Amino acid sequence: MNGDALLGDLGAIVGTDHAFVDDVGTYSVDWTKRFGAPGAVVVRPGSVDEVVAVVDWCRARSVAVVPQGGNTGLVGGGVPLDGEIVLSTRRLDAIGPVDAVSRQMTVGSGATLAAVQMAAEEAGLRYAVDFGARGSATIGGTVATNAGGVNVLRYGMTRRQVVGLEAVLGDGCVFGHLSGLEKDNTGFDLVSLLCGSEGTLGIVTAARIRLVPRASHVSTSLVGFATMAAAVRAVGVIRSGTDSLDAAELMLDSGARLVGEAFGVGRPFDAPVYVLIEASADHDPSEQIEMLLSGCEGVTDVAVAVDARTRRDLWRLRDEHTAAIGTKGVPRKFDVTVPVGALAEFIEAVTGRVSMASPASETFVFGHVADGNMHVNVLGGDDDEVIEETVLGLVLEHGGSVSAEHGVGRLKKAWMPRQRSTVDLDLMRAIKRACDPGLFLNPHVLLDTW
Ligand code: FAD
Ligand code: LAC
Ligand code: ZN
Repeated sequence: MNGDALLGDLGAIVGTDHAFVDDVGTYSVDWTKRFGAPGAVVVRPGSVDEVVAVVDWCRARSVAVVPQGGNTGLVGGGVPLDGEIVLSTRRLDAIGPVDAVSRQMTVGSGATLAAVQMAAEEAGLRYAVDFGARGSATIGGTVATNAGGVNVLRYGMTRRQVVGLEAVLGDGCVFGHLSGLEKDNTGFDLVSLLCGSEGTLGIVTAARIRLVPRASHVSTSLVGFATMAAAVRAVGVIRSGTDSLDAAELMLDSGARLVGEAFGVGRPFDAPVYVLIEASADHDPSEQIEMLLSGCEGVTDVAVAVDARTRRDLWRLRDEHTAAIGTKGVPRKFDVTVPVGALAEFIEAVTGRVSMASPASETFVFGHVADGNMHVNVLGGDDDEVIEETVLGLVLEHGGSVSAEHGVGRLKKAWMPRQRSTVDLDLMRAIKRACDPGLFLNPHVLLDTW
């Protein structure tokens, strides 16, 4: 089918302003600039009926589709890899209202995480998913990737915040579960199944999300440690000593310096290892955190912030890591998890092994220490396969997972047979075929062969 006819048909469904060719790559190249290429056809439906019409049109012509939200994904899963059209949810951005009694809210899949957080705050509540890409990442994208972020240790991943979903499946049917029932044990939990399905089973159009109470006091501390082992141990002590802990984010001297060089973000002191600790409660939790830290070995410095501006400055040091690494080149990204007990050893080993395998490379590690989830970024060096085998092989040796929170996308799919059993993979294939018999919803992610 020629391009003009295709745009004409899709434009007739969604409006001519919302069916176009993306010549510059905003929609067709991924955030890391590793995947995709400019020139894809983009379609932006404005309602669930328009999503159904686009899906039906694609099914009838066997045209594959990639659902896309904010295009902040880091595994190459939201951009075309082989001629798919991009279905952008950006216009499906309705929010609320908040139901204060059930502490729930229905939001369009194209609403950004930041807009949803703000709506929850205005109602005196909080949406418990948060991470650095909040300004662009969408609710649909966070559902599709089962995103994690900085508050997982207290509230769990996105799946735990999702009460219900509406989605258009690959066969064009609308899956609708937005009633907000907290309890519904009538068979398989299909909402949960869609969480983390990376756009392969359905296009999420709306979500019913759970909100949590907003604490009156928040305290953020940057803590310096002499060693990695001391940092990991201290997080364990704080976690078991208080219910107020929201976040524990680990950074290394190399990453903190890079954020300083790239964006002029200062740090109150220097240390080999930093942990950014945030706690919130209905009283100021600073004293309790300080008391718990005083019993920990290897603490070199502590800077505490309770006012919003200073807290934001401390968070910038953490939030800008991904962007700062991006200023130095296109990194190889490894979002991995290992058991917390093996974390300190893993972090030390991974840096050493990568530099042995590829001496010209540079490794930056940071992440969500309480979850055992580290982001290993390798810049430079020349042998992609050797570096990948070194990092992910070490993860498997430690009993970990090659994808903690970003998903599999295009980037990790070769590792699925090493990570999941054939029973698991066959079940995934069967479920895919049940929801998307034509195999045209994001067919090039997750598995090599469906
Ligand atoms: P996209 O990138 O557009 O898409 C991601 C995947 O979801 C693709 O497979 C796509 O096909 C699918 N998808 C998108 N929308 C839909 C939909 N409506 N229906 C069905 N499928 C859909 N991730 C974390 O988990 N934790 C972090 O701490 C974190 N920090 C980040 C920090 C930075 C600076 C950046 C750039 C990224 C970070 N990410 C993090 C990764 C990314 O932001 C998340 O994966 C996020 O959930 C992606 O949302 P998105 O709307 O941008 O999705
Ligand atoms: C973060 C992303 C990379 O935690 O997951 O910053
Ligand atoms: Zn992360």
